[in-house]
Amino acid sequence: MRKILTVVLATTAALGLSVATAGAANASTGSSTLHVTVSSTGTISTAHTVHAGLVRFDLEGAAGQSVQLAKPKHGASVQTLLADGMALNTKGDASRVERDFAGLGGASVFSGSDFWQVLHAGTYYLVDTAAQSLKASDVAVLKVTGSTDARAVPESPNEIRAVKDMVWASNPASIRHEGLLRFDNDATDYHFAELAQLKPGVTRAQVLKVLQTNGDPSTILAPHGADYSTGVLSPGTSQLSTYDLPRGHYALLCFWPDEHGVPHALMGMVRTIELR
Ligand SMILES: [Cu+2]
Repeated sequence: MRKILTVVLATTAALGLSVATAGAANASTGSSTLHVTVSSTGTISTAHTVHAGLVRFDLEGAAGQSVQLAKPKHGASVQTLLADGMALNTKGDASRVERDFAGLGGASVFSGSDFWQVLHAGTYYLVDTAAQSLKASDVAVLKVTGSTDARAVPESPNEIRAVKDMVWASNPASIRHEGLLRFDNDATDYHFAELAQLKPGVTRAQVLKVLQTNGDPSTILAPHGADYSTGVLSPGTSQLSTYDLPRGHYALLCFWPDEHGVPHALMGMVRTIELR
């Protein structure tokens, strides 16, 4: 769990992006695909423009990296993103990121990793939140042009949802272990979703105790346990992403910090979920 927290904070810090290759419109689905390549040091490469609408981000590159899509709220620059991300990573201060950027999701990088988001005309940044340190040229700047149809992020039977301030909806009790995961942030705060494989039978209370007492994570996590994380979503937004995890017993957690720098999971934003 310490590793998870480190990754989370690193991810938060990594709100910077960089770019690579070409985007191609897919006429059959009405969505566009953006091929996004992430280097082991956090440089993101992708096409520089894409048409408004539902966009599939096809993530490739170094496993263990994590891509975040962010939209500046008032013309905030890449340098602002890096500075805000630094405040998040080093001090657990998310207030600057939340002031300057909308979080539009993202995903861990692995073979077959994709995520989908509906984009309106404007400027967006893609940043690797798992990188140790980033410079402006690591961040990809994406221009979205044209008008957007009403298409929303597609539905999936594998749906997890944040509600209220920072609570996971209790249903469904299980989701499939692979496929398409829809994450809805119907809560009032920024959140991301992390799935961490637990030892069989570990309860929510046990997970919470380890988190709150800085206990030994090996007492609750499955040996070599699998792990998957979405990007951060602003309130009222959703994302869809591919995932592929072993069947088993998992914790669903959010480590985004509250206004005091305390990760939401430590404040109770954790539940168990079965991957069947
Ligand atoms: Cu949260």
